Amino acid sequence: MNDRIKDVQLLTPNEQMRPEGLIHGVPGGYTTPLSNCRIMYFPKIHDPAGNLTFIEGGNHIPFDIARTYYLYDVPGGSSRGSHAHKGLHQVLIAMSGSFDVVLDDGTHQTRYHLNRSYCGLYICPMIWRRLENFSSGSVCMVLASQTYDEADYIRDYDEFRQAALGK
Ligand code: T46
Repeated sequence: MNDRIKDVQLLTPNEQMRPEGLIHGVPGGYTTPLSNCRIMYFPKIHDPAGNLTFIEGGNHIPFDIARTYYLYDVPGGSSRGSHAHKGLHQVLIAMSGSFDVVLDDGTHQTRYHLNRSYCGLYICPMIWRRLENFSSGSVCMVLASQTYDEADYIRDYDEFRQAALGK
């Protein structure tokens, strides 16, 4: 288990991107496990010759980065994911193009549309995710807290829901 997990801080809280199907910020301050998942903004250096974004380990990401991987050449109509992770923390970034990420904590669902390379979607453990609606040429880069381990996956939704709801 990564011992450097800490609270995720939005770099620009006033610019927080609101997800579709919003369930955060329910009147009265009620939150769900999905509240831990959120859009993060990374530094963006504007330049007439092209913008630059940087991500520093130990600074912009709430965990030590153990692995990076990326999804590309995704055929139209395909979906990825459809599983949860027991202990893995990740940040997903649309490096090019766009796609949707549907997050599910076993009770509630939230859909995010990622289309900015200076934004990342932080996903905590025990969240079911499905990626869909990939645009042509889109690239999804992922920063992950652990190296690949199939034993960390829950690929059966009923098993996930039982574990998530403590049943
Ligand atoms: C998530 C989305 C965005 C490896 O060998 N190493 C790796 O680091 C990864 C991620 C995968 N693999 C192998 C394991 C499978 O045989 O590649 C195959 C497909 O992997 P997976 O089912 O994880 O692929 P996705 O795109 O459905 O899901 C992945 C992540 O697992 C998931 O957490 O958020 O990308």
